Amino acid sequence: MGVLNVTPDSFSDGGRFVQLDAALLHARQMIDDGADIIDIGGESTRPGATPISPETEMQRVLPVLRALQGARVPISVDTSQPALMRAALEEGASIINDVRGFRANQAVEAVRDSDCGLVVMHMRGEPATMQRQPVYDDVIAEVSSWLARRCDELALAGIARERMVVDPGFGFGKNHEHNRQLLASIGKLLSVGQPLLVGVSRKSTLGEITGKPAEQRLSASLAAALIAIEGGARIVRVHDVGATRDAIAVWEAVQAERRPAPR
Ligand code: 9MG
Repeated sequence: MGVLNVTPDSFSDGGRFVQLDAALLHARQMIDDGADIIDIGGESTRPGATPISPETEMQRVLPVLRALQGARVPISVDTSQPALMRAALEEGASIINDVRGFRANQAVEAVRDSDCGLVVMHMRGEPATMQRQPVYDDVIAEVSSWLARRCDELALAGIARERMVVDPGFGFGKNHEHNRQLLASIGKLLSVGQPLLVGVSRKSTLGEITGKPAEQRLSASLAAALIAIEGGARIVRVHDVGATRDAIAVWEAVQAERRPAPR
């Protein structure tokens, strides 16, 4: 999943893709580089970000989505706003990626009667405050049981489980130690019973490990993506699609050699 931020303040490529043409160019490049999904987001959810109005978010996302109609890959829209969810589905989005796990009033109703995929992410708190000393007794068990419960609630509300992908939400109400613990035991989240999506690309936890700023975290992001895939993640949400594709190709080629030869 290639990240297409259309926010002026996104943490790693802030301001570069606010122009429609630049956004489209970037999306097409990610598709050529091998992205299977493009995820368009108009609200920055980086730690400390202030919320924006639903209107601003729509004005940022919808023109890009419209211009990408007919793209050869499914388009995901990263939003927690029910009005944008509805509008995006009308404009042909195939997936809604909600970092708040469809908890907003009317979010479930906005997606229920379509056949879109849902990315159900764990976040403790809100972006503006979520990094103020998050505490867990056991981050893996707590994130995993929250995701399982949320999927049960969505299923009870009438959403087929085949539509749901779960995501532990790296950096969303988790400190660096929590993020390392989650990545180390990522496979345990498969117990939720839904496909797993992981987004660690360029995140501050990688900066904490390497001492590098966001724009120099490519190698760290590739390492983290491969750890996630080795642990069972089916989708990785990344900024650097071509490099991630190459890394995955090497991993897959080696995996094929690990499988027992047919008799
Ligand atoms: C929008 N966004 C930023 N980080 C993310 C992550 O880790 N997962 C998902 N699903 N969305 C994210």
